Amino acid sequence: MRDTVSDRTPDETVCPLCGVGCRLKPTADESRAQGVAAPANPDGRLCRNGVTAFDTPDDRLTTPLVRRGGELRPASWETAYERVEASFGSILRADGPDALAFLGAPHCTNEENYLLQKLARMLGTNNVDNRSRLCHASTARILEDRVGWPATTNSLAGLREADVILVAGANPAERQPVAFNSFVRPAVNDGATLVHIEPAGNRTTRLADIHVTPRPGTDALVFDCLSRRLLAAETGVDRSFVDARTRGFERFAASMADAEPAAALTAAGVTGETIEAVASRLADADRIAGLVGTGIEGGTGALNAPEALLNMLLLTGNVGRRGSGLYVLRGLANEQGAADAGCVPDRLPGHQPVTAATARERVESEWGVAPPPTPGKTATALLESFGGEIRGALVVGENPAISKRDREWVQRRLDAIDSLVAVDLVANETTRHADVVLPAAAGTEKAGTFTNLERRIQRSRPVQTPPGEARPDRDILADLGTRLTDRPSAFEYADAGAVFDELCRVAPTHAGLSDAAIGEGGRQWPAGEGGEDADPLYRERFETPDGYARFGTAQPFVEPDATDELRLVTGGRTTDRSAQGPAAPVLRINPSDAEERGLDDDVDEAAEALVVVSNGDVSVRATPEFDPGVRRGTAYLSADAADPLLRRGIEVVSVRSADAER
Ligand SMILES: Nc1nc2c(c(=O)[nH]1)N[C@H]1C(S)=C(S)[C@@H](COP(=O)(O)OP(=O)(O)OC[C@H]3O[C@@H](n4cnc5c(=O)[nH]c(N)nc54)[C@H](O)[C@@H]3O)O[C@H]1N2
Ligand SMILES: Nc1nc2c(c(=O)[nH]1)N[C@H]1C(S)=C(S)[C@@H](COP(=O)(O)OP(=O)(O)OC[C@H]3O[C@@H](n4cnc5c(=O)[nH]c(N)nc54)[C@H](O)[C@@H]3O)O[C@H]1N2
Ligand code: SF4
Ligand SMILES: [Mo]
Repeated sequence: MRDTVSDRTPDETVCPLCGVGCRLKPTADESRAQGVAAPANPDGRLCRNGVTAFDTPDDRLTTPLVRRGGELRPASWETAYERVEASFGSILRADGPDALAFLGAPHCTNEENYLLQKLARMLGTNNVDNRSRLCHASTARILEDRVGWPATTNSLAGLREADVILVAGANPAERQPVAFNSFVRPAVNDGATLVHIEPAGNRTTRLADIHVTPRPGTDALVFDCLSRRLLAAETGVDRSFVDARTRGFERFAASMADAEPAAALTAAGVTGETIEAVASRLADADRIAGLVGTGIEGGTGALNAPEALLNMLLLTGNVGRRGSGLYVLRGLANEQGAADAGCVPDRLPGHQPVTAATARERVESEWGVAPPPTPGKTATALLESFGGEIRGALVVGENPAISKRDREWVQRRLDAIDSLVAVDLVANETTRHADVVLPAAAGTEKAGTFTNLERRIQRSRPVQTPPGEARPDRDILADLGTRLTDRPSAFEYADAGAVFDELCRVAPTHAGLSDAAIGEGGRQWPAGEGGEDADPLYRERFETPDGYARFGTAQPFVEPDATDELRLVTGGRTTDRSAQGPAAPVLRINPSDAEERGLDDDVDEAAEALVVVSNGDVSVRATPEFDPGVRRGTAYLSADAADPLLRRGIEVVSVRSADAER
């Protein structure tokens, strides 16, 4: 059933472009989007991407495509569905459900993610994942292990009450701009201290009071140095919180005492004065909030930055109170919701382990079929198995063909499976390898809910009509469920609200919520007492088995890089909708490093690519930008420009003038 734009439907919806979750509606002449004041955008602001929210891509898919004679050709929905039934059916019969992979869908609604994992699991496999989950995987894991839920602990609004805001490995001024401008900037204007931990510097650094530039991958050591300094001076340590609410403190403190402070400073490449400057602000602060992005995932060796940061927040009593907490700066509109709804290979809806019998029973009572008890493969492992164990895949609103590491490799994997079914708005690198392509409705064209980076579930409405024969992913997934499983009634729903109500019955995180309860204003999960939102999380108890939060221990020592070459720092996606065409990649480098390489005096403004960046194997040309904010010994390239260099995982590069080659 197509979601129709009716006169009775209010035209207000949620921005589908990022994890902030601003509310918006069309302007009177319907040319742009205008903000509507809501919790994530209290001033009714939008960013420059948000105002284009209703400009869905020009090159939309308008009809299903089926590969015939090597070519993708337009087909009816019936023909396309029959093709999926035939190919997935024969894989199921010959190799069983674990030969199928289900990938998606952080751009899609909670209801759609719920249906995607339901389809996978009712067919008998836990091979369901979403790639964006990997962006914040170690932060999510440590939150789950130590305090309870893999999610931001506090509301965005709480940032206004923080005394110190620590941002690490992120650029919210550009990536979550409305949240940054609505909450972080005013807090700083009112006197809060902004500490930016970031080797290369970016737009967020401009507002920072203190800029810490650790060696890439060593943030964990910086957080440990801060904890050690607070412990040693006994200032800023919240003993009553530590005693009443946590476990493992003595072991943590002992491990800190054992570690060699000078060695940690050297390894992190940070001075004692910098640590002192930050620590004294932390010691004086009543409320400290940490905001983390993709840059602190995957530290050097065994270093775990989110763990070390959480230790520091627990030590200072900054979890479970307003104005404090750990914020996961999720990127895509429903990254949080995709995981909440169960598009995770070892978790059922509501982050329940697939290995827990009670959780499987809860699902079975709703579906009539129990999900399989053993975890499925992650998105990365699934791709590795394409053409081997995995013979068919359904990809909903993801583009795995574009990968940080090895694009050609992924494309070969996509070609290696018998049946690739892609559901998307447009033709992309992945749909080009597909056997069946199904055209989907965009976020502003369908009903459902999105969960923003502060766990706020908000209603999305069909404000526009999908082009041609495109359909909401929800309907496509329900149709596939009806055709592929032997319980068609399990995929019959009156509307999106009915799917959400089922999600709320299955997922303990959503207990007490419902389509009706979401209302117009949205609600955060978990539901608090008396219709209130539970904000912040963990006010009374942590969601751990015994209700206490857990400390980790000091981070292991790492040897600093012993090299004269530059360590590559990458970030900054270049998919900004307002970006003007492809520009030559810019290599940001410290002026001293440039001088040592003889780069600074031969800059020829007319030339396009002035330096060659090489890892000994692959070279790329770039325009240098001399920036004292970039840590010495590192060089910054945007993620896509760095891709070819990173393919083999080599992060150390040489930089030389391109003159030599002219
Ligand atoms: N080279 C490079 N690779 C990267 C990154 C990078 O910066 N550079 N960043 C990494 C990060 S942070 C992330 S999150 C991932 C993102 O990886 P992906 O999520 O795979 O990529 P996107 O391009 O964001 O979106 C994929 C597709 O979703 C479609 N889509 C959008 N809305 C809908 C919808 O409602 N329904 C359906 N069916 N489709 C929809 C779009 O048309 C698009 O083709 O990539 C990672 N990989
Ligand atoms: N306009 C726009 N907004 C977006 C997106 C978009 O494509 N366009 N994408 C969205 C998505 S999917 C995501 S995941 C988010 C990403 O948002 P962020 O996580 O903020 O991603 P980046 O902008 O790449 O910033 C990461 C920063 O980490 C730094 N970094 C690299 N290595 C290290 C390190 O070892 N330690 C520290 N401390 N820092 C390091 C890099 O220099 C970079 O400045 O943005 C979201 N918002
Ligand atoms: S900050 Fe994110 S949610 Fe808000 S308008 Fe911009 S893209 Fe949309
Ligand atoms: Mo992301």
